[in-house]
Amino acid sequence: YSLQQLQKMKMELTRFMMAYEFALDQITTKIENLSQEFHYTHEYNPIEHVNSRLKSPESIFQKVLKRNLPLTLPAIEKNITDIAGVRIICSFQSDIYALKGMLERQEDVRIVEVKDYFKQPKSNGYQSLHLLLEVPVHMSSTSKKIIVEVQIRTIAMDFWASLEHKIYYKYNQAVPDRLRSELKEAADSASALDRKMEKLHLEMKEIKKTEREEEHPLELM
Ligand code: 0O2
Repeated sequence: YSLQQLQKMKMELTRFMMAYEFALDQITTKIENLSQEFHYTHEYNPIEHVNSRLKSPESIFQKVLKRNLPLTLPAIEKNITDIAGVRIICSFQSDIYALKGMLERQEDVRIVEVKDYFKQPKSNGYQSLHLLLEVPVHMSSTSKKIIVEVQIRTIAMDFWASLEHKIYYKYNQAVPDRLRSELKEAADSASALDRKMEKLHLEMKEIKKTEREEEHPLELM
């Protein structure tokens, strides 16, 4: 390649990555706004925390090689759906679905794929809700639809997944059987804890509702 060609490629790649950065900003702002509104109406915060990251060009390149894809921007755009990624950690499973509903109702967001690992947990015990969202990004001379991957988990499942991820990479994906079954047990315990916490949370909501009805009976008529 000539220096000029390389400079042109660099500019194209920067512009390509910029669109993902803008899409990520849009989605994180939306999530922040929805969270604040939810906090106002429900008197508690459904979101514990939010992390977002842009995949580095090196990691994108590794995924392209691993999947034997052509090294072109259109092929990357079509096949690598986690260039822009957001992870949302909620306290309760019901909040995860409430958040999904709120995102679905956003006019400029389209949910293009849903992977519900709560309904169908992975064999290792992994549970999470994965959404691929499509948002329009307007740049000076073009408008593009960009995919953002959103993973929504509970605190307990996030705790489990971060350790499992480390173990998986430590053993280069060949986790010994004993560890694998202990991890599965830990995932089941995390899931049981989630169900217990959800039940307590519902009971708490009922108590608060009854208290309000007793304090202000006329308001509810
Ligand atoms: P990393 O290092 O977190 O980026 P794809 O994203 O299309 O390549 P797949 O499996 O079709 O892969 O997508 P899926 O199921 O939506 O999973 C994508 C991401 O979810 C993973 O990204 C992980 O972040 C997370 N994930 C999925 N399964 C597991 C699991 O069993 N354990 C843990 N800890 N995390 C999981 P990457 O690129 O694999 O990894």
